[in-house]
Amino acid sequence: MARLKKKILLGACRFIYGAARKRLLPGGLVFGVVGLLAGLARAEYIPPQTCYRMVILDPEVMALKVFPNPTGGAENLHVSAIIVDRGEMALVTGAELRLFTTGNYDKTWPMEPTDGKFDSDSEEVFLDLDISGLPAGSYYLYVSGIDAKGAQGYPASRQLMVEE
Ligand SMILES: [Ca+2]
Repeated sequence: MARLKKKILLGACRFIYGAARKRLLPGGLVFGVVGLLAGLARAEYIPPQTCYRMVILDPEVMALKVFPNPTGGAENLHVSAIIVDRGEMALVTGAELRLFTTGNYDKTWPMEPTDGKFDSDSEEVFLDLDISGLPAGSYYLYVSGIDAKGAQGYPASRQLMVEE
C-alpha cells in the first residue's frame, strides 16, 4: 500500500516536472507542489557530498589595518596585521608589505613581529613606513605572510590614498 502511494506520488511529480519543462505551469507553484509531494512520499534526504575538504595551509593574513588612510598629508603610515599559519609544523617566519601603483612604483618591505620574534603559528606584525616622499595618488597595498615551509600566502589588500 505504501509502495503504491509512493508510485502515485512519484508519477505526479514527473507529470508536474514535465509540465514545468513545457512551461505550462509557473515555476514557483511547481516547486511548491513537488516539494509537498516529495515530503508526502517520505523521500529520503541525502545530504550533498563533497569529494574533498578545502584546507588553507599557507599563512593567512587577518585584521589588516592601514592608518591613516587617506593619509591626509601624514609623513608616516602604520600598517599592522595578524598572520596565521596552519597545518603540521605551522610557524610564521615572516611577512611582507608591498606597495605599488598601476604606474611604475612597486616596492616591498619586510614587516616586523610586534613581540620581537617570529616564533609561533600566529604573529602580529607591523611596519611604520615613511611616506613623506610618496607622490599623491592611489596605491595598492598588499600584505602576505611567509611560513617555515617557505610558502607565501595569498595577500590581503587595501587601496591606499596618498594625499599631500
Ligand atoms: Ca612571536
